[in-house]
Amino acid sequence: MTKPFPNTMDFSGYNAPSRIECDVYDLVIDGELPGEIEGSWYRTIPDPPFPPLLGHDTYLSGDGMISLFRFENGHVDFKMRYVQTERYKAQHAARRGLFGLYRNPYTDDPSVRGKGRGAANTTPIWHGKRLFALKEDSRAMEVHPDTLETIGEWDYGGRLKSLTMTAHPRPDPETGELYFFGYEADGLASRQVAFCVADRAGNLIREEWFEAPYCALMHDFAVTKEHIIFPVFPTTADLDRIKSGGPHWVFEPDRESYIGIMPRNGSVKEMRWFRHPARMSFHFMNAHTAGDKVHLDFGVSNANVFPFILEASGLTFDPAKLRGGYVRWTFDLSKPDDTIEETMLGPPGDMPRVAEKDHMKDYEIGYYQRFDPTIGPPLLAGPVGGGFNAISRLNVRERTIRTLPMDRRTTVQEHIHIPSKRAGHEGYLAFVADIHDEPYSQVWIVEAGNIEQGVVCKLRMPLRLRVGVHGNWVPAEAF
Ligand code: V55
Ligand code: FE
Repeated sequence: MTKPFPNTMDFSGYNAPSRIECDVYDLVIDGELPGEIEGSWYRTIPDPPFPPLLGHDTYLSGDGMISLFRFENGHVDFKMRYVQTERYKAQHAARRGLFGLYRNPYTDDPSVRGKGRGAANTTPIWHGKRLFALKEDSRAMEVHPDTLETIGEWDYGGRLKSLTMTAHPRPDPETGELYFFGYEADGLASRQVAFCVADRAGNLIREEWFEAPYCALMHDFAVTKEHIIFPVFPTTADLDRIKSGGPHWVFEPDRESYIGIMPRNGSVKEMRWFRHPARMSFHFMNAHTAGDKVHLDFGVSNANVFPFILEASGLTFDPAKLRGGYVRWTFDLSKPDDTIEETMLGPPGDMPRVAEKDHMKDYEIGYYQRFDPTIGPPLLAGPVGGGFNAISRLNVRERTIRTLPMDRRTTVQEHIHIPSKRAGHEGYLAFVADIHDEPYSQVWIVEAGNIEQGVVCKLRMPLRLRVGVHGNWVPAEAF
């Protein structure tokens, strides 16, 4: 008998597990859906089917659910399925949670010893005519792009050596290559990082390993036309701690951050490490190289904001001590030292997105999400606790922002960018809006270039969508 989930923030409100695999044919659309929007929007959602083995868990552990909004001829059809990982299948058969602490196999039920723990719950990505669901502690899971049926683990035809693959690979829009990496590449708490490239057709063409200064939670990285940038912020793992049943990650505020930069067409042996006091970030908006300078744009803070990581670190979340902002870090490769120059771009936030055509180059516009306390108190949504309530369009050249605020009862899930086929049109942003005093979610679509003008159309969902992590848009012509 399956009992109720714990009454904690990871399983309550819009974080309550959905567990619904479904098809909704022809969603109700309120307003005018722009006719040029044709394609597939995939989202991944951690969605635990059973209460946690240990009686508590983080939202980040939930089994991967993948959802599809298929936009075709002015209609939108919806589909949602679990990714059939080894983890999911074992728990489904047992009808209970079998996995213990986040990324700690030593805390699992003995029946799943040695089984894959990957939840495939973080990012869906389309590359080489295949759809993958990614989780950074494992290899990719391949999923059918129309039916969302699981095809199986993807190891690049047996060529990939790394046991892990980041959930934030970086596609080059011009070459069609996929740049990615895997950290803890040869096992738990390892310092080994694999740097990899797949060509346009999806063949693995490079895999080079290097050692990070320490084992860190390397959630994302960045690529320019000339350089690869690896961030090492001090959220760290320790094998003895894991083996004794402790937490995988702790945040160490007294340890330095390291940023490794290597030439894109060079070797990992040419990596140069730059240093900075302890910082944390999960996602990078974009990066580019201009002469001897490499610029990296992202939301930074002085602590890891995940409650389960702070707790494991013996730290308490103190909003008064939290410092952050949207910044540009500049690395001057002509100088011999290892210092980093920081300039402010905007107020703090996360969930950055640029138009894919602007990726890896000097660019003008990025979109990211913020929490604006003047709108209202935080509402429970997502892994950090409070959900974002505003989407901003940042002009990184002018350092100006324009914002679409939500109302005090609404939080936003991650937005995607949908390019327009019309010359001079900036495209659209689409996102799930969680309206906390209504039972069901809605999808809102806005004009990316005029976000402050508000919603162009709404898709009315006949169910509540648990807060997801990342999504991606695949235009119809890409299939
Ligand atoms: C993140 C998300 C994860 C994870 C590690 O957003 C970091 C950051 C959904 O899973 O495992
Ligand atoms: Fe992420």
